Amino acid sequence: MLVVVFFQPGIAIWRLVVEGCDSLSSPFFYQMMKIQNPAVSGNAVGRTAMRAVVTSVAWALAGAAISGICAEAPSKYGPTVESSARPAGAVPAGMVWVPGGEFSMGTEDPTRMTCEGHGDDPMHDARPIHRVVLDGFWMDATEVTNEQYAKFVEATGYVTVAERRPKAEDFPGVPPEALVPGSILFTPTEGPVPLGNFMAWWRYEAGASWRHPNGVGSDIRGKENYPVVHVAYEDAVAYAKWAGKRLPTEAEWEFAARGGKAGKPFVWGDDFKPGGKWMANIYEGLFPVKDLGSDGYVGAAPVRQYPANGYGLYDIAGNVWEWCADWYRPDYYQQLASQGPVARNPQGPADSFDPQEPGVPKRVHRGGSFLCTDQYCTRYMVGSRGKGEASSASNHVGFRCVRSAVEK
Ligand SMILES: [Ca+2]
Ligand SMILES: [Cu+2]
Repeated sequence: MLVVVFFQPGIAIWRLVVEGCDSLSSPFFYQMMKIQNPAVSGNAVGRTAMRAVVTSVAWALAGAAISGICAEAPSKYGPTVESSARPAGAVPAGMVWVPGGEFSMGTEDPTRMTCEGHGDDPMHDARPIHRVVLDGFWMDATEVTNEQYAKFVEATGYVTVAERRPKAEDFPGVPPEALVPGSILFTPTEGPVPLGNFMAWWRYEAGASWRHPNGVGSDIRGKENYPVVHVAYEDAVAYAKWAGKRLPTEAEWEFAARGGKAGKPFVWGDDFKPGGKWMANIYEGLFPVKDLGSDGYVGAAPVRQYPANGYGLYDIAGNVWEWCADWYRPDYYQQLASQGPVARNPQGPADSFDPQEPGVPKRVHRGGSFLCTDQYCTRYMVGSRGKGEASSASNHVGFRCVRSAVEK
């Protein structure tokens, strides 16, 4: 929620907007716990996790008026120029080659990008569109699955963040009985709710973890082929290291997701549903009340249920969010653009800053999830960005890994 307040003389109507998908952070966890457990002191975390964002209704009206015209603005995207270099040796199991090359990264305002418009978030953090050049790399064709993650845990005895008891020193003032292992779970509301308060549909669930995606009483039997969820950033990094891989940089992720196409709103092209066909697992129906599952799945889907993109990557849009290596800053693209015409293998900013939650360091999430919908958050769109506090996990965030062609 970038706090942007537009003052418009004479207009006194305000509305609540959450910018994009809910950014779930650790203080948020405890805010949740505070709400669920009134014994938790109001200042337990020393900062509020929930900030209402107000933007003037005039802003939305202006956006609607412009998107209504459906005029094609001159594109700021240049062509994607793929490198022809290919690595020697065998293809690593389950991975595809993503050629390096030069491309335009970022997104135009999606509310104006197509005739329909997509959502009401102009996604300021994904501009300016800027040129990036990358070395080629291998990337997992699918999100890391429960079966794959289980092999890692069996081999190493690794315990994920959600399975560990939160430490009292990290959360001063939180009563010991509230410091229970768990994770954040999406829960449909009983009826329509204002979309300004995402606490209405997220809750902290004691015992929820990758082994118990919907809390104690649920498990992953029969879900071997589903993406692993409830993994924090360090849980993803630990897996990647064990597998001899790493997390993608945000630039690598976007180059890969675009699949060789330049400047398209979706990883598969221009049309949201080409030929009436669903191309990704997102949310249909009335958010957050009832997911109709018109795309075939309510909640996460097993991997490989939708067509792969141009590089053979499945579910690179929708299904679950994917951790990237980069710190998140909304002004990072401006930083890069000010440093020169082409950024070479950008590794993300040196630190993180999110004006919505200053002091909460966040890593980048990309790709959107099964909860993305044009009623609320259209981050299944390829150039859009997400973010999350590094120790926070939830049931719609997972990851996939990459491997450099030549280890440096
Ligand atoms: Ca779905
Ligand atoms: Cu979303």
